[in-house]
Amino acid sequence: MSFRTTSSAFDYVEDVSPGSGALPPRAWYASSDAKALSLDGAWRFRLSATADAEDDSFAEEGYDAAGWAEVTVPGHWVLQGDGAFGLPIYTNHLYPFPVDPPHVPTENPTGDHLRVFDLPEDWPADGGAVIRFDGVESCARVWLNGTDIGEFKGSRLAHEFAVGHLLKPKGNVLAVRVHQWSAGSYLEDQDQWWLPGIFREVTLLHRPAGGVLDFFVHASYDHLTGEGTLRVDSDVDGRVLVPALDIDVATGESVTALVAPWSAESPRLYDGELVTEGERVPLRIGFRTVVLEDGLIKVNGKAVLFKGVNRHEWHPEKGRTLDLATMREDVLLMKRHNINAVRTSHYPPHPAFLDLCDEYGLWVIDECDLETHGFTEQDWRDNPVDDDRWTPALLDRAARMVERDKNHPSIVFWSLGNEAGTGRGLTAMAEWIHGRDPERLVHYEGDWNCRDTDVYSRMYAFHGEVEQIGKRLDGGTQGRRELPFIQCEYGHAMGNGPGGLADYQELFEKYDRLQGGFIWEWIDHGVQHPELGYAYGGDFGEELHDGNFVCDGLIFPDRTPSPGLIEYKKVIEPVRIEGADGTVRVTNKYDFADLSQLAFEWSYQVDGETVEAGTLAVPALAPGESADLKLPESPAHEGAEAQWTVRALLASDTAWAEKGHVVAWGQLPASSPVRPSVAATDRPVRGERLITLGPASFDGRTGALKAIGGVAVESPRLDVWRATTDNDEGTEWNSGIQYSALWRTLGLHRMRHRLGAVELDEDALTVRTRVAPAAREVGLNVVYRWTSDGSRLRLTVSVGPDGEWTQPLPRLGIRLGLSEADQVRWFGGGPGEAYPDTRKASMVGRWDATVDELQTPYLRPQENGARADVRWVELGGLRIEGDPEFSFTARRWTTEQLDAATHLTDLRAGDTVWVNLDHGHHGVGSQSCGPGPLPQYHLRAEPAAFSFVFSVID
Ligand code: IPT
Repeated sequence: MSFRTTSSAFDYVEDVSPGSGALPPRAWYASSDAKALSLDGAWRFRLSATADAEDDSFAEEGYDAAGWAEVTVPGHWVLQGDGAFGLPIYTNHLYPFPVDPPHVPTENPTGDHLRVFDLPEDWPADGGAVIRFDGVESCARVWLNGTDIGEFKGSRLAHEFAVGHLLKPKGNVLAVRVHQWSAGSYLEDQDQWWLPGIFREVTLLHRPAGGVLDFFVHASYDHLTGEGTLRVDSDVDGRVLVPALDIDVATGESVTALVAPWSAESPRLYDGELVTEGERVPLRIGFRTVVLEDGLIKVNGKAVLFKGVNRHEWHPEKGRTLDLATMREDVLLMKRHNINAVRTSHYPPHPAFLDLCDEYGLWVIDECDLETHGFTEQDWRDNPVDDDRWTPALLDRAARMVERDKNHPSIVFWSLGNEAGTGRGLTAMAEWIHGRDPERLVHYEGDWNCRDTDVYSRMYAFHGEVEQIGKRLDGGTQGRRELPFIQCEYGHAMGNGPGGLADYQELFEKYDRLQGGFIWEWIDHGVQHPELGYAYGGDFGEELHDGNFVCDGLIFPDRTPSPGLIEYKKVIEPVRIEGADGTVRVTNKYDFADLSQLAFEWSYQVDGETVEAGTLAVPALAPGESADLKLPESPAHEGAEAQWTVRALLASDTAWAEKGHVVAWGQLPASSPVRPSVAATDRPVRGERLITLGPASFDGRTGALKAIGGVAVESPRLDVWRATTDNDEGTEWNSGIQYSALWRTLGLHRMRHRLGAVELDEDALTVRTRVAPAAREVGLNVVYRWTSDGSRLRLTVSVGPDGEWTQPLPRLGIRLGLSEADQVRWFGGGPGEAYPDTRKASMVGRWDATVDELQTPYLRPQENGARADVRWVELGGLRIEGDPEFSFTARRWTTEQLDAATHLTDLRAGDTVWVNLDHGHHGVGSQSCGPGPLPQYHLRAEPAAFSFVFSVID
């Protein structure tokens, strides 16, 4: 048994200071000629339950660690060892330990890491060396060859130690003790998994005599003259070379040249080099100027509109250890989905990610590794950002971010952190950053008075308030009133949704002051799990957790886009294509680029099938300009529905997508949908046990449909329930809307059907019912009226609310079961799912998919996969036409099973395919953290009538 002693050997763990022994922070770069040795790979590993369980003898040379386990560095130990090294913990803002700053629990998983290495043969004998740690969570003490070289906190920041004097050619022993919890944990309360370990690279860097130390590239752009001005300040004097611009200038001196500027749309980088006596360092220079002017964020003289996303680093097996290919995949996916900005929530990312942002073009808000959100539970008492004792740690974090990342042209904002309340420490950070880098702006959302910031930033503000802000009617401090506005988080992408993005975008485009926003968030943080598929909070037995709130991304953990990303791509497309009557209006919505990099195509569809296509000459419109273009003479479309589809494609290959990649599209109707008509010529006939009408047979007693021709149908009946989405679950603390609870209290998930009458007339079979939940007096009077022309069968459903309905309905339609269905074809919206407030990306056309392909694999199963605006669908031997258009889902499980499942692995295919044909759906909204569906997307309990026509496909 070990006891916490009063000895000071472990005091650093709970010390609020950032640490000791590390070198001052500096720019992160890869030298052209100085040697580097990666220390990544297998390390010896020993896990202890407390910080002080073991002494430091393991750091001594000659220590025998043969009996230890191994872990891979970089990596999190809780994601290795199949549970033998502890498990991940997910909490949103609650600290998973008592709030007792700066103290942390005695149970403090501590991983001793050991690595023995030789210097390569060609390692220079002269000069110095540093060991660089790019990321260790949350606190580490380091020894080299038995010498204690220091300790540090600041998990997602780089730390370097001078070690040249300690190195020997062979048998160097690098020992690193990592504590999961430390005083630093109080500053790292981000909404993510707690994952201890050396999770980014460890590198030994040779430092040649006369080598580059730190340098700061200042590269501005004058949009009036087209000139760029370059000055590289360097700790060590040298020369700056930029061959393409004929630049060869001393460090510290300015030089001006005509340049192409850098922007997220045209990320022009100039290759250069910084040459000192002992080293050459490559530079990638982007000329651009960021200012706050006329109350707007302007880059190179133009106001920009952020179409952004919040990105946490995530990999389903590796946690926050990302390789270059994965980072590139993120950037490519963003670019291909019209995203132009990233907020690195809520810490500086791996530096290579920022290189990619420079290269491919993304505006970046680089955020400091700081969040103290859990103090909200105690009204922010003892918040470290308002306690001078912590200020050195805050300033250290600010400096480590700015110094490491300052040479990236993509970064336009430094962010102080996230959800840390307000306090003097934040002001100190902002002052330091403004002083160190006056050429960028400062962001922080938590201070609505905008004392320290250059932008008024909010998260999840509802549409109405955003509009007030856009109109400058929101008041606030004098300082704030002069500032532009962004939503650093909005459109909470948890599960099905987010709804209402298009409505936000309309506001952003309407009011200058609104400079866009950043969707929360990029990726679902599901953890690959042998039994559960992807695990989320609670799946590792955490005593305190926030469930699947960690799965709220635009892409699934395996990085396949979710429908939310497809919708966002459409909503933020940089070209608007709209129109009517054979004239298409094309508008350039880029901030900088003209349309010369795009090619335009038109096609003409009759009943969803393309019958003609061609190219469209669109002038190289400047940003903001529109052109009205006449489409060719439309071909005949007798009795059929016709439409134009116009697409904007990349005219040639780019770094991020190939020629032909669709950037934007629009559809223009050329006629209205054609409604099915069935003459009611047949008469229902009562047989012994069955009633027959046209091709259909019904139960003689209940009037329930049994079969259409040879196709057995489990009786269609009214359905109002959907497996509640994460947004239907809602939150108490944000929007206050929790439809799931309201609907379940009312009993909409357990409606009963009372049969009133079965009536046979001349031309129709009519079944009258009342559909209502137990214990309530409200109900829906539902009349099913069946008619037929002998071969086709028409059902008209009339719904009349009875009693006082105060809640919207989840859905309104019918459901039926088919015994055999697999291939599905339809004419309507597709190819993906769409709900009333998430249907911009739904394109009218002919689509097909298997039943399995229709499912959207939200990690926590919920309503999904509805195809909207459907004219007809064919599946299971039936053709079903709608009057009016409808939406459908088809699944191998019931809504009840979907509703009950907690993971995708709970869903088991049954024998029946359950089909919902919906007249309406309640909007999806974003109330898992934000506004509910806007009123225009509510599905009210109101009188409604809708029809379907069934026929057997031969
Ligand atoms: C907001 C956080 O900033 C973000 O990290 C994440 O937790 C998000 O919510 C929800 O997923 S904070 C919230 C109180 C609005």
